Amino acid sequence: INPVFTNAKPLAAPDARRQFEADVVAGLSAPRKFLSAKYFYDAAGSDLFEAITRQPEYYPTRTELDILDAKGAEIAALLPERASLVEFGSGSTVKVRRLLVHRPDLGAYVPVDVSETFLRSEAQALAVDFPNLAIAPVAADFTRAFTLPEGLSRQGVAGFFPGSTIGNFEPPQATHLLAHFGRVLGRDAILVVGVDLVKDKAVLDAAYDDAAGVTAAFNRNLLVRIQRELGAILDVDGFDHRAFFDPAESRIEMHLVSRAAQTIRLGAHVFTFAEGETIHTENSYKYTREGFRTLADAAGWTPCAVWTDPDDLFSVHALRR
Ligand code: AVJ
Repeated sequence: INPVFTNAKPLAAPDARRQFEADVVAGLSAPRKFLSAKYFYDAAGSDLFEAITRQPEYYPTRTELDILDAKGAEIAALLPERASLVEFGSGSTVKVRRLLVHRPDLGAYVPVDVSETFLRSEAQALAVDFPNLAIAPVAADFTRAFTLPEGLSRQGVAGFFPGSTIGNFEPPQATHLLAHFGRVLGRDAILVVGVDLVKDKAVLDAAYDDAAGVTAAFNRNLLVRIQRELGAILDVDGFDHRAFFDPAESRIEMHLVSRAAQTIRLGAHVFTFAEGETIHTENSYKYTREGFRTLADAAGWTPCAVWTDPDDLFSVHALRR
């Protein structure tokens, strides 16, 4: 193992707190209140997301894993010989393992994540199971400019972006992000992307409002963070979880709905809520196969293959530059 931390881009803790506060103030001051979905993932939020992935209604994670189990060999075969494989927002390594097992020849695995502690522990665990694989973690926000570690095999570079994280971005931003990945990976790269598919509204609605209330707790965790980290005065239980698929926008919207007229106080700011007023906390866009191909094409990628599960719930696309 060769864990070289290069060009670490994540903000230092005081800057991250200031940025969080500025974003909360901006979002709650808007005529239609909103918060960025990226703030879901503190330690508690990441645990809650893990718990969501185990709910019977939340099909994306297990379905994508099923596709990678069934088609991993085929997908991995598209990666150039001795390529370096860059995973954007790597988190845990459960998915990439499904590709790595088929390609012992790969030049390096480059997980990119903002959480340096998580990166380190995951890289170490992976090194135990793949002792011959060079692992070069990069602590960075994958949406911003960063450079690949020096000395990487430039023979071929491939990207991996599973989990339908692409769905959190508005389509124009998603296009920019895919174009940005293209610039990071360079010419002739391959990109493997997991994309959730449009489907029956009832299935989608249930996936984002599980009966056990885990997604509701995940959504409310944003308020818990604002209370704890920013010292805001607010009533976490004064907000209900609401999630629904909007077929016109082809997206799940998640909101926190104010159960009554109330305020959130943050420093000198007082944000007032009418009964029923919401904070829009997340979009999760769903694509058709064709819809995603069109988006990828607009970002300068050529779609070359797509795999789905037998029920057409989820898709894994391979793109070439
Ligand atoms: C991690 C963005 C893929 O959109 O399905 C799960 C996040 N939000 N339940 C998704 C999420 C509510 C998830 N992504």
